[in-house]
Amino acid sequence: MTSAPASPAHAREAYDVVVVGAGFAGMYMLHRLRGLGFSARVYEQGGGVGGTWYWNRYPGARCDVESMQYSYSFSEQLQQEWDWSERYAPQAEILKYANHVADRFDLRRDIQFDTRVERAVFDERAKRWSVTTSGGETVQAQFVVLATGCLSNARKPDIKGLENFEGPVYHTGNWPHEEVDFTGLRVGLIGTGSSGIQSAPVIAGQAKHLTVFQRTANFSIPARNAALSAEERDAFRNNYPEIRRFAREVARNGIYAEQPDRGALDDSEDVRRGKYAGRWERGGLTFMYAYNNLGLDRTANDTAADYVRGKIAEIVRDPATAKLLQPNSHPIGTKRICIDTDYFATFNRPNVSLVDIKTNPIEEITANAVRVAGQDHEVDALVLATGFDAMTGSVAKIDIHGRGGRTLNQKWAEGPKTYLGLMSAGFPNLFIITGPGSPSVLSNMIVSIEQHVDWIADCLVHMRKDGLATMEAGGEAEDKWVAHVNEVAAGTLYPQANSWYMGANIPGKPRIFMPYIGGVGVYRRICDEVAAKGYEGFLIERAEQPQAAAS
Ligand code: N01
Repeated sequence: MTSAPASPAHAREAYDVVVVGAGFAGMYMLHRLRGLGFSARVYEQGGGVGGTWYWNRYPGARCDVESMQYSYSFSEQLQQEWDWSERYAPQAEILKYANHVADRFDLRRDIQFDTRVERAVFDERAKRWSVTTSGGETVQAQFVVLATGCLSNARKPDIKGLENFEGPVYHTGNWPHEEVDFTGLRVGLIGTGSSGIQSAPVIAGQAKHLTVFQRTANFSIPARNAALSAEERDAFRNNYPEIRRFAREVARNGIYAEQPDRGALDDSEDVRRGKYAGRWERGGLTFMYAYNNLGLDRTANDTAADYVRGKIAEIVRDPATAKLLQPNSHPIGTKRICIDTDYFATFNRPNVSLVDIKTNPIEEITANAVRVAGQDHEVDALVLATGFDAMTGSVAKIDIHGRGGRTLNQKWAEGPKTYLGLMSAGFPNLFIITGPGSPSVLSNMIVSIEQHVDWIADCLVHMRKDGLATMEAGGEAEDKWVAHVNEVAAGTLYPQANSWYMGANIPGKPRIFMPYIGGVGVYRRICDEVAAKGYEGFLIERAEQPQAAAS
């Protein structure tokens, strides 16, 4: 490992670390590596920084974690100087923030944009990765860090005839950079997850007619978004040390909020309804923190689900439409809960209609219509809000060869296997940020990203200090961790939903619960203990002989 004090502006042939992706994970990883004197090169397929926020530019796109918490904590100056304008930042503002961070920390000179990493091959003799990009360039690196994001591989559905549609087809996860104007058009929207639910009200406000094609009705809570006042921002800024500590060490999901101390069935029905009503009025993800057993006990969960179903019936004037919009197929919160602005009220507009494609799936898309139950719903443009090949999709697109030439896709054919979500056995010196087996998508992503980046940075410093050549997940430790991740998930209601957490949205993808549900604070302690015990469970290679890192 070299100890270059600073990386060169121009590309070279060998680096200490290649980082794949310049979203929030890749940017912070680069900043840490530079500060520690490692040479690093970041490859980013997009034309700019920001990752998921670079691609997801659909109408109404916002973060569902409050902006004062969905921000980096690593720089006190940064968190004090940046002014978020709204409770939930719109996509454009998050992207502006990402660009500000790139400029402020002078990151761009080590990022190569418009470049995909196509292939990474581990050379067991040289103990180096050989990384090949879409530009045909091949570089060597001791370490590769996959900062590829969990929701960055937009998925086009296999619907018969989609290619025959003659109007424009947009995917929310890969939205054009130029403005899309739906004025005067009949728009068909397929998909009612977070992206569909956020975009429907905005598209309805512009289009001549919006037809929403719904396969699974979803639970959604009002965002109650509003401008942030200087006082509100200061309330966070003045308490950031405690807010950030709580988010990292105490909260299950990396979000500072009051924690419930009782179960839903411990209260009378009146008290319970009052609590849900208060949460509904306050808006946001904290609706699910009304009680501490909503993710564990079906009867408790039903009380919250019934409350939301009741609100939908109150808001939506046509009883048949309201009934269709009421989710009944999964416990509330077991699919990512949605946060909306006027989603259900949108169905009261005369220019919006809802088509149930659960009972009667889409038969075919023709040149100008979506055919359901023999009826053609004519549309001029189509919006696919059909989600992502989540957590593993972007990793799977890279042809990664580890020990013995075995590919990561071969190894993960039955589902992703990692130790702590950080490394996979047989793939030395390859780290994954917020990978499967870590809290990742069940948490405030920036909290989890910072934790992983700091852990990896510490690990690389340890390896440099002790002159270690490789580190990789031990097979036994990995098997135990995978079993633990599954066991914890099985103790909750989550596996009861056909969600993207389970890989259920991708035909043929193995169904296993991918994120670690044990909580951000618990998980951090486990990772820290493993490191403190000399990277227990990892295999470390000094020269030629692998040996267990700690007994
Ligand atoms: O994707 P999704 P998303 N025919 O997978 C339907 C994050 N995010 O982009 O449920 C017809 O949730 C599918 O139906 P079903 C957030 O973590 C965050 O909305 O599979 N329909 C579903 O309704 C979120 O969870 C924010 O039956 C088809 C929809 O398409 C994650 O990204 C904003 C279909 C896909 O929903 C993904 O959200 C946006 C088909 N062939 C996203 N295939 C915020 O921060 C799929 N569907 C607020």
